[in-house]
Amino acid sequence: TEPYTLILLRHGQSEWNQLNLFTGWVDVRLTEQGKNEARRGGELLAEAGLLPDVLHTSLLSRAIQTANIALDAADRLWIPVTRSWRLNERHYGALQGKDKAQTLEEFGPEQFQLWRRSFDVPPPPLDDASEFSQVNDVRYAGIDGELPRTESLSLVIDRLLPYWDSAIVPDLQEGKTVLVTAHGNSLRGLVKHLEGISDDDIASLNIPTGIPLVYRLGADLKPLGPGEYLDPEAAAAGAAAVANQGAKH
Ligand code: DG2
Repeated sequence: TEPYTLILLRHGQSEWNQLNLFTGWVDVRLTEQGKNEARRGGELLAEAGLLPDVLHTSLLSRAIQTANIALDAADRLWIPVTRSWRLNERHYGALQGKDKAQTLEEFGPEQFQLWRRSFDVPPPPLDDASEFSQVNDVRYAGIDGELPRTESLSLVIDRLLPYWDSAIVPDLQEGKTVLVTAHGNSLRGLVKHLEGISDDDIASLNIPTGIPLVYRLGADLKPLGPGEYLDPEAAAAGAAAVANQGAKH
């Protein structure tokens, strides 16, 4: 039943994307614009005849809202769903809740880029007493001992791949069209793995909000070609805006 079909979708604009704040594991919701992006994402799927058979989401509301809105637009609200913290956004450590433009100004472009896009430099850890900490969030009660206080992209990939292998790959191998709704950095990690992108080159890859990214995978689960955005023009503009985020305001 190859090629397998995998659809990756970053959530629509969140309240903190709009405010230009580092978000990570902080559970903010979609803005009205984000909801519109999600609806458009679902319409694009339906127009392309790419109807998901199964959904995987993170435990964060913005990804769950996006999936619900997109699947509603595609009339696929009924499909089975599995959610996992392993699809969560990269934990942004002590940067969670901080303004991106102010952080750029305070620490300079090199440190800012290292924290945002280096492969293996995590931001400083977030204090458990911080209002932006998730240590007492019941949704993570089951991940005992694994709750991060900060993560690099490398650490994200380490916690994401066991879920890819044990939960997503089996669905693909059953011939299901799989939708994964997640986040800028957790999806960068998955794309890096799929496309075999180097630790250096992944720094310049940015994922726009709300636009489905479609992969056809061979039996070896490697892409048969590059991932394709269903709206390439909007995707290019969206990715450029993400890359430029610090400079805003
Ligand atoms: C953003 C990504 O995550 O930020 O955590 O601030 O995809 O959940 O909105 P998302 C965040 P950058 O790494 O692009 O700054």
